[in-house]
Amino acid sequence: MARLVIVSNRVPPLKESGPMAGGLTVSLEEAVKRRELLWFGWSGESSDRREPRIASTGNRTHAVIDLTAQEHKLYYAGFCNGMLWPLLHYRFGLAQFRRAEEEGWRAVNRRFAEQLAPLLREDDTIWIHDFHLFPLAAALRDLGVRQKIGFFLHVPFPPPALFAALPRAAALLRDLQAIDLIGTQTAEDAEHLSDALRREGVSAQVGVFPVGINAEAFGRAAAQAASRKDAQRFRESLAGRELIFGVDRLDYSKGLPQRVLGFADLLKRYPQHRGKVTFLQAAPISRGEVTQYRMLRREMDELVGRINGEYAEVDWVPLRWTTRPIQRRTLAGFLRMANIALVTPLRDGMNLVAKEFVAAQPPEDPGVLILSQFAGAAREMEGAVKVNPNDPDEIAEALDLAINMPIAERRERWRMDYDRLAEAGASGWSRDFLASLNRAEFSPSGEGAWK
Ligand code: ADQ
Repeated sequence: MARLVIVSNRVPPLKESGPMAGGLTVSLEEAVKRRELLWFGWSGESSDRREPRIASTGNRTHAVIDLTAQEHKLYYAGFCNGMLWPLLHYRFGLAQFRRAEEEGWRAVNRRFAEQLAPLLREDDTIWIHDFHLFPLAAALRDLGVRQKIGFFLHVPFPPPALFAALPRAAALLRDLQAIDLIGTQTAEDAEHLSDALRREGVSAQVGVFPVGINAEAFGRAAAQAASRKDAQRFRESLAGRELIFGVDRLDYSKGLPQRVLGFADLLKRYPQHRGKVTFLQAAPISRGEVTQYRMLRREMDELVGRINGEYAEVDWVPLRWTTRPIQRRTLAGFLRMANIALVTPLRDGMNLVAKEFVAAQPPEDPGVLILSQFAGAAREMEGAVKVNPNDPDEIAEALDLAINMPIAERRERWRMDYDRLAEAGASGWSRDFLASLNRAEFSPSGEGAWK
């Protein structure tokens, strides 16, 4: 099988170690375990060094480049996280456009292309990931790269009228013409993107490929983790109370303030649950250099303090809040122990935590997933209790429903979702995408189609 070249903003360490938070890495690690692979991207470090650092183990090579402090500021903190991320999550009000940042973003994409091109082999298949690298395929084509290029968008794509508010949106869309196949998480994202492309007269092939997880392996890991010391200590600290659990990167797309307000509404409107439930929300700090993220942290610290101040008893703290990273293994154990998972993003491409929670549950006594109707995962998880995450009252009602749900109904809902997850598996996503890319008829890399 020909080599696969993955390009993503960040590249994980060659040997996985320590805590890791981020859906893109998690999904790709599962997907590409067995193939000969070159993984190219940013090291996560800032320096003036130009040349890539290359390291290999087995059939796998990672090549990473550092960004200069200025590149990092314009490309990553500026255009990617200050403009594209909020826009793609329908939050135009939080977005800030600066032309210098857009230009810096394009320059970094060109640099990626220049440093990747010499590493390519003729029969490579190139798979680019996520919005950071929208213009990369076009930059590669400009350098004469003719290999098949696929692109997967991990995050949502908003309605075209909203996307059009982005200055120079047309140039961005035209660059996508260099791609042989574009994948999205949901049919809605594919529709929005196809519409936007059509309005610009760009023809590109767009398909739907929902990211999955390895449900059986995750379930096994969770069962093991739940019997470890740290999980036992945690269980003892709950003193028999029901556990409500949320775990997300500390990101405004995840709906965290609305979620804790929903929990507060539960305590207010259904006082019978006071003292009987504990809500643990873990949200490791992410993108701390971006103002909106620092503001969110302050808002959450204050909200949590206020809610606990209002409802805590001397021997019961209703809301436990941590911004420290959690080991993936520990996280799996906690997901298994949780009676209820609160997964309420305002918008999310897929949301793997929702799938991991279902995979982690004990079949004989499964917990209840409360899931935002605006997570990509909501299309697949029919057994979940769906909520509009903008309405704390609705979250409170869903929590009350979940706490009171009879075991037969819990089992029935869980079984439906688990079977579907297990059937799709983790590698189905990449296998289907790569097979479609292989077949992709429209090939702009073919004669005369690109420049
Ligand atoms: P994310 O926005 O990072 O991913 P998500 O899909 O939930 O969101 O993935 C997060 C991953 O990191 C999960 O595997 C989770 O277990 C892990 N994680 C979360 N919090 C953690 C913590 N505190 N400590 C350790 N690990 C933690 C992006 C898109 C999503 C899309 C994925 C994959 O935003 O919509 O589902 O990519 O395509």
